[in-house]
Amino acid sequence: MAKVGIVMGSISDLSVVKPAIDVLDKFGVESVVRVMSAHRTPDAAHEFASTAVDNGIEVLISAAGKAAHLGGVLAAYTPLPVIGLPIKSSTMDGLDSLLSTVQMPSGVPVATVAINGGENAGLLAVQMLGIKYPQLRAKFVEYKAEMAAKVNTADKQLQQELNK
Ligand code: RP5
Repeated sequence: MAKVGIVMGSISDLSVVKPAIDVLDKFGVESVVRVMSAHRTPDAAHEFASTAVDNGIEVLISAAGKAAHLGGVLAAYTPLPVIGLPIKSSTMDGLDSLLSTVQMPSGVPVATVAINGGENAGLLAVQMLGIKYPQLRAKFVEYKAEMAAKVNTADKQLQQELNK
């Protein structure tokens, strides 16, 4: 079955990464979750990215704060798609994390979600895997229908309250 590699630059990033882990669990996608830093443990990050394909990983999620550039480093060493998750960990409200993740020079993309967008990082990984695994794509269709049903219910309740 599908496997996603999640790398965070510091254990302090875990609370933002947790929703991504939870989404993958919910969809039945296995994840390998590691702490590795582009600047504190660059050799480990290099090794992990270079061997990801051989280890059965199909999509990577890279979570990092400040100007750490972890997503770009992982993407440099693997042909797998890398989803960047910028962490709001600095005095700049995460703008530095966002730019150091999203603003990759041509040739090495990092598909970046919102600052602290852990849930969307997980969902995007599921969507990518859905290209290969029809059962995941079907689950994602169900998920969207449930989300729409919740909005419709909220709208109906609102109309009832306003028209009392
Ligand atoms: C980045 O530096 C990490 O991803 C983290 O968001 C940030 C701060 O790390 P700590 O100083 O909390 O370990 O590399």
